[in-house]
Amino acid sequence: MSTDKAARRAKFEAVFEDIREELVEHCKKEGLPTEALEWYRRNLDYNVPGGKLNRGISVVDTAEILKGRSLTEDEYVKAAVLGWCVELLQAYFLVADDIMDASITRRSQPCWYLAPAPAVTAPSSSSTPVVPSSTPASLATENISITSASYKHPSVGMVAINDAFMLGSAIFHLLKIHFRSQPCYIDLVELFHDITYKTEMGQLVDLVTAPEGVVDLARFSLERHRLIVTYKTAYYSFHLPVALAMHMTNIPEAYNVKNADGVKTLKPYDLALSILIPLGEYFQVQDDFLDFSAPPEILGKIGTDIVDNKCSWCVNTVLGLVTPEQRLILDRNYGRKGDIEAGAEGADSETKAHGQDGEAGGLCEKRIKELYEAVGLRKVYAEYEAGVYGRLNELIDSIPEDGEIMDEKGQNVESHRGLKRQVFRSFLEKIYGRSK
Ligand code: DMA
Ligand code: MG
Ligand code: MG
Ligand code: MG
Repeated sequence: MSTDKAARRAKFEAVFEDIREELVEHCKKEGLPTEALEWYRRNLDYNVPGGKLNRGISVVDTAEILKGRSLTEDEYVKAAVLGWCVELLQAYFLVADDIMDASITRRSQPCWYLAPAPAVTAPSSSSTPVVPSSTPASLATENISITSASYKHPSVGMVAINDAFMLGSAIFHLLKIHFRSQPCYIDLVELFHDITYKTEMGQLVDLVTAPEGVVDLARFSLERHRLIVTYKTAYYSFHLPVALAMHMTNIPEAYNVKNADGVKTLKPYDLALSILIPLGEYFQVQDDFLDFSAPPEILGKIGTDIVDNKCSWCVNTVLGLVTPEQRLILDRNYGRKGDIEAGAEGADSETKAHGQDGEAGGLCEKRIKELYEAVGLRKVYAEYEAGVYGRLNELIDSIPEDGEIMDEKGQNVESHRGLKRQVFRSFLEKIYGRSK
């Protein structure tokens, strides 16, 4: 990481300390007991700041690009609060997503619902189960090979569901504290509500397209995949950070641009959306490809898409490349947790996500990965990435930047500089070619 990038990250991270204390302090004023305050603090620390922070920092970067100068201290804090609200939203989704996807690790640590419960609960006797009984059956196994000693302790378990809700609600508390007196307040609140709802719609389609134990690859298509990823990822990861910064810097719903071609009305939010949705689709294709291809030590999470029967970019792409024989391998091994050849077909719920013989993945998953390699999925992905990078750059270049910005009466506008290509370029450069 460049020193500049590291410094920007450190500055952004420093704001989180204040936000966390503000949130915990509020609960204290509500009269919550110490153990609840400690639990909440640990929920926040464990789930919010440990990721790449691309989404959060993009709010600050976008605000700066739109202003065309460094932000004042007050502007910086405001943009950073919005950035942390996006990271809170992400944490809220991920805590729930990991339960629903039966994932084991996230950001190189156990998923929150599997993490050791904060020490505020009384130490338990040795008869405490390794994972709580409410944990999905497929995870209640001695075979989870994560090395952490954490599983010897009682886990957070299904309290994680309420913890996720609290991460989500914290957003609206912060917006109220920091933005209630601003003209953009209602836009910010609406944006978080609308985008949360859209993301939940995406998660719904993701989950119902991948029912446990009902493998039917015929219901998959790249069209279905596009719908899922647009809703579950693109809106909250790409559209949200940029739209927040646009509202914060007073970009209006429409403005006129006057240049050599004449005067043209621009709808900047629609224009931004038309670039950010394909950008978000590309990001989730990367996520799907890395789920299959990236070493977990680098990715920070163990992929579950194959055993979870997910409508991933990988399986959809491979479906278009296989011979009839290979298709049979796909049908017989996709979405299965164990070793079908060893007679596990009817015993999926008993066999474990991480293999009944303790290896990294079940044999079915291993066969699918071999098939992905055999059809040359890595090469197809490299071609996809090069192509989409070019197409996104073309889209970005089509944003009109030259010319004067006018209001409807033909008057020069001083309150903002209009949309800038660099907003999108900066986002694209953050994710292009990523390996984690
Ligand atoms: C993530 O989809 C989407 C949301 C809204 C969290 P995913 O399950 O592919 O994410 P991950 O690979 O990080 O579990
Ligand atoms: Mg997941
Ligand atoms: Mg998921
Ligand atoms: Mg994924």
